[in-house]
This record gives sequence, structure tokens and C-alpha cells, in this order.
Amino acid sequence: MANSAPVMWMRGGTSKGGYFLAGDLPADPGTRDAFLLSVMGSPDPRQIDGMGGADPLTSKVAVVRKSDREGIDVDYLFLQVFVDQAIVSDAQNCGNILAGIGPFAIERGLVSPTGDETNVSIYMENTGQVAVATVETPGGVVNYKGDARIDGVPGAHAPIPLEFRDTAGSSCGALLPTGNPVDVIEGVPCTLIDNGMPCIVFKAEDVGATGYESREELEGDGFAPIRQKIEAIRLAAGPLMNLGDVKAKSVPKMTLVAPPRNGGAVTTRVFIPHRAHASIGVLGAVTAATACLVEGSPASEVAVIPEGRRKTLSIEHPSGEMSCVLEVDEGGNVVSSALLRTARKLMDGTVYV
Ligand code: NQM
Repeated sequence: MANSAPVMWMRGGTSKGGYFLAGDLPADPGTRDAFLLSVMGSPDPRQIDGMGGADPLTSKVAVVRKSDREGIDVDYLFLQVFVDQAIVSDAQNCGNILAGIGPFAIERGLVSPTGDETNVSIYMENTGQVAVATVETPGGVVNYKGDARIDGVPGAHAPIPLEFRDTAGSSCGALLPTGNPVDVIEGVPCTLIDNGMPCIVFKAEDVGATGYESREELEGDGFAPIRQKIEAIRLAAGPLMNLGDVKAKSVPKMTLVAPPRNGGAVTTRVFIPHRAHASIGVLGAVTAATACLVEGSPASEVAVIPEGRRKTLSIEHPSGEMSCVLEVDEGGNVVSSALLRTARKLMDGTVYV
């Protein structure tokens, strides 16, 4: 195994991780995963001997290559490096780390800037779907500075709009893998849904929560019985979602919903799946927003939905909100989604194992 690799460390949205060119990592997946575990310092709850931030949101990797696919600039494989287990998983995508892919691809010369803004089309290998990111490139150089603010990240940065099409059934084969808007699992009415991220969406009150808890409360001892209940639902639902045994997988994401409190569409609290999310994932938010539009779903009972074919749903979360712009067809099906992220280049150098 090589003992070093070139890497760029970036914040993408509300996540942070290492961005590698595919050719800079071992080609064999087992050797690559052992390399990445060592890079992050896993398994160790503190990740003291590595780059990881002792949180699933800061223990993430992007593997990027120039694409051979028609109309696509780059292929992006997302890898979740577990913090306290020796697991590297490609079973989920990540829309936050995605925010750094456009800038990284331009910085590494995989995509040539095309003026003040450069569109980068990205094939997301985990789910076989495409996203388009718009990156500011004045004078042919990626600009990270700007006025865009996203909740969960201090300060302001250059905006990176992301657009998704046809994300339904990304990992589960269908938007509603059981064909039902509601399945009762462990006595709790749930929507098993995947519009870019496999999620189980249920009312917070149905598991004894309010849906307005802080991340600390969700992870505290007092919440342990509810976490156990939520994990029982997850393990039972995994096979129903065509995900098989999900014991060692980071999906599905467990999404508690409650009525909005700050003028948004819905309030969420998400387990990813064992730690509580500090905010909400990008594709997780798109999927939660979509669940609100499914007639008869638990989410639809608590959500406030704007009129029109193009809707902005503000998804409230523990550190603010994320606005998802959804476009629906005549039948009310979501056909595209868009949202705003920012990213920041933190360092560019060599990582050692
Ligand atoms: O849902 C965390 C994140 C994510 C995933 C997670 C994400 C998404 O916030 O697209 O971005 O759910 O593990 O980075």
C-alpha cells in the first residue's frame, strides 16, 4: 500500500472531507478502503490519529475522475468512512460533499472554466444519477468568496447552485420501494422513500419525540429508548426498501417530522443513522420534502405546502433551514430539485498513512 497521496481537504455544504483524484488512490477497493481508514484515523471515536473530525459529517471522501460518459464532465464516487468502525461504505451518496466537486474538478484541470460561471455536470457513481453544479470562475479561477449563507456554516461564501433530475429510486429502485405511501413498522406509520437518499420519514410524536430537540438532546441518555425504537424500525425496513441487511450501512436515514415552527414547510430531525445530523443532508432534505408531497403520508399531515408546480419548501432543521426548490409534473410527481450550497478549499497537499 502506498504511504501517501495528494489530496484537497474541502468543506462541501455542511460536511467536510478529503477530495482525491481516482488515479491517486489504490485501484483495489480493499486496499483503498484500508488506506482511507488510516487517513481518517478510523476506527476510533476521536479519530485522533487521522484527519477525521470524530463525526460522520467530517469523515467523508470524494473520489473524482474525468468522465467518459457523454455530456458528463466528471464521475464522483462518495465514500463514508465510519468513525468508530472499520467500515468504508459506498452505499450512500452525499449532496453536501457534492458541493465541492465542481470547484475541485476545475482546480485539478478536469474541467476548463467557461467564463464567469462554469457548469460542471457530475455523474454520481453511488446512485447512477447526474447533478449539475454552477461554480463562479471569474478570470478562469474558482472563486470561493461571496455573500451566500447556508445554515450550519458560519459566514458567507460564493454560491454553488446544485440541480438534480430523476433522483427517484436512486438506491431503492423506486420512489416508494414498497409501493405504499405509508407502511406501519414497529407500530409506527412511516413513509419508506428515496428521492436521492433512502429515508424513513415518520412523525416525531409517533415515537415519543417532539421533533424540536437539539442535536445534544437527540444524542443524550434521555433519548436512548427512542433511539432504540428508531433503530428497530430501520432494521425492519431495510429489506423492504431493497437495501438488504442495513445493520452496517449508513442508510436509510431516519427522518422525524413535525409541524414547521419558523414559517417553513416542515421541521426535521435526522439520524444518519445513529448520530443525529447537525442540520440535514442535501438529498436527505430533497427526499424529506418529497415525502411531504406524497398524499396520505405522515409528513403530509404536518407539512405546510406552497401552491404551484414550482415550489420552494423550507426544511427546518436543528441549525436553521434548507430551501429545496421542487418542480412537480401534472400528476404531482417531483421531476427536479435544486438547492444552494457553498464550499471552501481548506488545504491542498499530501496526506500520509
Ligand atoms: O443527504 C449526511 C450530509 C449528509 C448526506 C448524511 C447528504 C445528503 O449532510 O445528500 O448531504 O446523511 O450522512 O453531508
